[in-house]
Amino acid sequence: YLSSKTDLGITAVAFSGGQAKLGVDIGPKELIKAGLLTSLSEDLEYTLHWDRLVHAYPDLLPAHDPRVDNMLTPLSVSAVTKRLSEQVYDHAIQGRLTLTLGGDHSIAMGSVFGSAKAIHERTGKKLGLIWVDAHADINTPATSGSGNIHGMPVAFLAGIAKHPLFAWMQDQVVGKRGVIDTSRIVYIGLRDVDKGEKRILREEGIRAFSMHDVDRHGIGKVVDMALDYLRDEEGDTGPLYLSFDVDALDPSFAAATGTPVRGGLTLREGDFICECIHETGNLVGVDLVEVNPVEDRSGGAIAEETVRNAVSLVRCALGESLL
Ligand code: Z70
Ligand code: MN
Ligand code: MN
Ligand code: MN
Repeated sequence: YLSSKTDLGITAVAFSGGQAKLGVDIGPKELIKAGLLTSLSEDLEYTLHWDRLVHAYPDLLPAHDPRVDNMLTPLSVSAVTKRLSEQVYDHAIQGRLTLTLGGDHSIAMGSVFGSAKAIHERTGKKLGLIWVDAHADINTPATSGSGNIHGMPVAFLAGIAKHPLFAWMQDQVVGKRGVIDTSRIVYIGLRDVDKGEKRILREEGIRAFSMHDVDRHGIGKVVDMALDYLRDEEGDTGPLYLSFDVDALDPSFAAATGTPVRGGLTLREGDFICECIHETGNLVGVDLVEVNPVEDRSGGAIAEETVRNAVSLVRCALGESLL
């Protein structure tokens, strides 16, 4: 096995510096309060390895963090993702399956790098990255209209964007050019992709299944195609990392997020993706990001629904639906 079926290394990250809205930092606390970790240990019988902290990394956040090369709060993002990468690495190098709770999606630079490095050292294999999101998060600092780094993590992980602030990961190339080879990345759920990002996806030949593809083929076929794309000649997907942005779900299931986009996945479609990835037996790490309980003008019901659905996604990725 590529990672343990029973030992789960958890890192909870209260970080919002990859985007401008407050509240996404309290996502992990709400997921845990809703019983996510209890259910993983009691229902799914994982042995949890968790320091019982929701990390805000106050010692890492500079008082002054001005825009650099169009990136907003880059020193905070760099420092937090670097530290997170070490935490995830420490779990993964011991063979644990890892779960990282965000926080905004910039944190995937840390979680995916930490996992990729450990898996490569332990098994010699390269991660396949399944990015489930309304957005492609593949802007470079030059193509980004917002400057928000949560719109850039895939570009940095793939080595499409380079910056000295992320040299800590980019100097340790695992793939051909970056941490993850572009041929080992697959998207599901896209529907709000910037012009510059579309050009990058095209030029790099990155496999992406948009909501259009989900409508055309149905989720079953799309997941089959996505996993088949990652398979080698023997039919092996290799180690899989699932980075799930809750905004991939339709706002009717997950409105409490910074950038809800209409026309998304149903909860069942999201759960199904997670179940199929679990079924491969090759899952080594999961992110669940962008739950923002403050993005709720209803007095709490919407945030509660988003949190509950996010809990469902993680439970499905970790084997809830196995009979
Ligand atoms: C846009 C950008 C984004 C999430 C918004 C949006 C990126 N492409 N990601 N909300 N979760 O700013 O780069
Ligand atoms: Mn995202
Ligand atoms: Mn998104
Ligand atoms: Mn957007």
